[in-house]
Amino acid sequence: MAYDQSHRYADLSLKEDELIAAGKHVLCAYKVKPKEGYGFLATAAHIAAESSTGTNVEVCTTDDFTKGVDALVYAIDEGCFDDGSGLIKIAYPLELFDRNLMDGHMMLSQFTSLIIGNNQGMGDIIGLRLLDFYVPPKALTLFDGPATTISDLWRVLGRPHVDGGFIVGTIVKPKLGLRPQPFADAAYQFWLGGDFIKNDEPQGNQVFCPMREVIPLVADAMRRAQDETGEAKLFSANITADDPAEIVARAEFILETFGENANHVAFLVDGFVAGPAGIATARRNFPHQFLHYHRAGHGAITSEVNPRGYPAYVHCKLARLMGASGIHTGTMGYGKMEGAKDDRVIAYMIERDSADGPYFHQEWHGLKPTTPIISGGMNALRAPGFFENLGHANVIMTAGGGCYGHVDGPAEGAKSLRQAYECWKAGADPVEFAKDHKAFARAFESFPHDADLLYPGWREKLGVAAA
Ligand code: CAP
Ligand code: MG
Repeated sequence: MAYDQSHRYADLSLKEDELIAAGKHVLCAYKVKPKEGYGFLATAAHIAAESSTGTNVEVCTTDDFTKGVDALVYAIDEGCFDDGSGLIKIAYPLELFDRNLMDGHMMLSQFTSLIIGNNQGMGDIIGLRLLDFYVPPKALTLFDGPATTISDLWRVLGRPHVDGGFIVGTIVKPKLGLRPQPFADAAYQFWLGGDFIKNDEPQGNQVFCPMREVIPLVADAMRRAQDETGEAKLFSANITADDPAEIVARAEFILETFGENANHVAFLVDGFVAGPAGIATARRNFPHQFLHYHRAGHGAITSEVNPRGYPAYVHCKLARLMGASGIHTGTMGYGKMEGAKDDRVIAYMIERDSADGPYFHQEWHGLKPTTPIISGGMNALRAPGFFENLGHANVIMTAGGGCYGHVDGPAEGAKSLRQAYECWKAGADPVEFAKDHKAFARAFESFPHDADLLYPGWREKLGVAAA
């Protein structure tokens, strides 16, 4: 039996609305399942202790000041989840959070190591998952937040900077295995129909496709596609690396190479693997570029089957604090990755100034928004339902297979996505709309499995013979 610290690390008389009004705490809601034989309140108090001023025993060096910055469990609801887990809420005094030496700003590294750090490995828990957190206004003034937003991309595209609409994107596929010229050709082909290309997350500086060779070719492809179409094009270049100096070196090389189109370049950093240090390196060194937060690997932590960690919602909310201009939010059940319709809340939390999370309402007080990037198994047939569920289309959608898998090639794949957007905007029936929108119609033939599932009877209506 563990030492019960609830006399010190729990105060169930504290009221959440008063804590929020005072603005001196970060609030966290966790789903908790103690191991057999461990009391719920005692485990909750142990979590607060391990995440603030304590450990599993009392230490003789604790003084009165220390006790003033204890994290406190202020609400518990034992056994409220179907699997027997309960909910706890903990208030963390702002003093617990680290400040930069350089500028007094707060940092995400220590913020995370406190609220989702050692507590994740405690021996008295089976499950401990951070479901939501609330950040008081004072702390919002201390996180970097995004430097650029989707408005900056809309401006480059020559669209209104408010409500500028759907950005049609792709990922150069295949994921790996293209040499520089075929890679640049694939980019050029897509840009003839679409707006935005990102590197796939494992594409960087492979020996068969060195950056110093491929990036000049991609920059040239962008120039040619812009000349050909008369439209601006965007490229999100992967600069993820272990060493901040390498991140900066890649970014500088890319900007220099794109030259007059440098403001058409976004930087992609896998913030899950490179962490806050990777994101901050890009955010602080290149504040004029759109910062594209990829999150490959996040499923290891965020998957809904995981009793520990945190859901994608928390990951995305953290990314806004960190300064991501856009982050992958998942496809809300419309693509190939885990997700559900309700994941709308993820998008709303990062793009709005005021939003309801599952446990806390968050006012962002003007902190710039982070754009939802919709990706993973998307194509033109899946897009209308996605927009309908989200309620708007002010997002970047990247469809790799959905464009390079289109029977008429990536430019038509891109057009099919744009037509899917127009179809949804017009409130039209997709099969009817396909009758006079060829790229969209050919998406039915490109992805017949999806077509059968989503639009049964499409073959007869579009006059397409069975395969
Ligand atoms: C999508 C993708 C993206 C995932 C990431 C891939 O390709 O390039 O990395 O979308 O997932 O490698 O799978 P397709 P998420 O368009 O061909 O599926 O957006 O959920 O983080
Ligand atoms: Mg990818």
